[in-house]
Amino acid sequence: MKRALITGITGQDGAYLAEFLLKKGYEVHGIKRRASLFNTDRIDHLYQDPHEGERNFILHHGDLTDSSSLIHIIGKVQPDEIYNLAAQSHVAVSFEEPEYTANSDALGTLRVLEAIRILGLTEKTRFYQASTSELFGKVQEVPQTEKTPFYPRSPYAVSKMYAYWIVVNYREAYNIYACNGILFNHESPLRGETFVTRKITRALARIFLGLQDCIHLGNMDARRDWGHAKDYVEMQWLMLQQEKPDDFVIATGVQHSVRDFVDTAASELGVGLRWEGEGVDEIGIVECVPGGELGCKMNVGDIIVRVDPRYFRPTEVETLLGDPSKAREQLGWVPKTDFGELVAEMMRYDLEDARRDELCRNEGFAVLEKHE
Ligand code: NDP
Ligand code: GDR
Repeated sequence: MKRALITGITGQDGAYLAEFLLKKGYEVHGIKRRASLFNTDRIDHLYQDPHEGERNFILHHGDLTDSSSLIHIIGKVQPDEIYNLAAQSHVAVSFEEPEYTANSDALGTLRVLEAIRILGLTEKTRFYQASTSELFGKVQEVPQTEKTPFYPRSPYAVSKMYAYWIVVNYREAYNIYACNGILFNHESPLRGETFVTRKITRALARIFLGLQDCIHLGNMDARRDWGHAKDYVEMQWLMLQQEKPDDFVIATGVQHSVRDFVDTAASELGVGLRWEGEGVDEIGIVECVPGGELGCKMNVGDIIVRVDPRYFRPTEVETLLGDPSKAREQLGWVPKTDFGELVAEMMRYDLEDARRDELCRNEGFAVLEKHE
């Protein structure tokens, strides 16, 4: 039985990857951070009671900013594969916490690689690094490939650039089987609520049911290549099953704007929008609503999208579009879910979630708001 260790197992990709590897017959270990509230919602369905016999899903407390915990866990687990998914992954937050972001995302990667080296696991343990399309930042070439020059535009991206190169360096210096997956944005119903896609589907569902009035967004013109997280974790595994380690761009090759995302999500609800104004004055107005049986509380003429400059970034990545040809040719990988299916799945999930809140409210229970 192969043994995998996932850092960031409580995150979106960690949850999908853990499920994927368990289905493949792996013993899966994960590193989670200590938090004052439970932070295992995304993986609770995989939990196995340590008091009831053998387990193939085991969690360890650790942190990418703490070498001792990493050395201890990696030494104990002796993994065949490590997937380094843990990171302060929010680009906007990285401007507010640049030092912590560098510590966890840049040095954290170094710490895991050093643990492999110190423990004498360079020949045994294969290493996957969660690299990112944010490395391309101010893009130098369209579409972006493995050869496109980097131009990072945030403390997050600069930290991930260090991580990218330290992976390449440890591969060349110590012969570690280490790969960078340069992944473009990937989303799902498990996506963190403050990333733009999930923020949109959550808010539209709540506005639809009358639990919220309006959503405030930042740059409506930003363009991204959005895929499904479930498809992308399969590729993370595939990269570690090759004869030789290499770096790959993973993307759909199709691009949409934030505004397109809102329009597509609204149309899933049967709602049509009209856009007026520009820049900070842009608004999204309801132009048509579905028939009564869905319980839509929106009215024609309602302003449900506004722009709030609070969500602008000091330096923005305006446009990203990936070329996944190398992954297609060498890994035989193609994304299974297209943009429309992705948005539909997220919208359905968040509508169901909002209906639960609606039910609670109708029964007189308080519905607690979550804030960014
Ligand atoms: P999430 O933000 O959903 O998950 C991040 C995970 O890292 C969480 O489990 C989080 O724990 C954990 N974490 C954060 N800081 C630390 C730390 N100091 N020590 C240990 N664990 C930590 O990210 P995703 O799942 O979306 O992304 C996975 C990885 O892929 C990240 O590295 C991200 O930067 C990268 N990436 C993501 C893309 C995407 O579109 N999703 C695209 C390209 C790259 P907790 O739950 O406690 O917060
Ligand atoms: P990104 O994702 O920065 O690409 O990083 P995010 O969803 O945060 O932003 C995408 C684009 O949408 C614009 N935007 C907004 N973003 C947020 N979060 N909130 C808003 O209200 C809003 N309005 C407009 C942003 O300015 C941006 O242009 C994600 C993360 O998962 C990274 O960890 C990963 O490396 C990259 O994707 C690839």
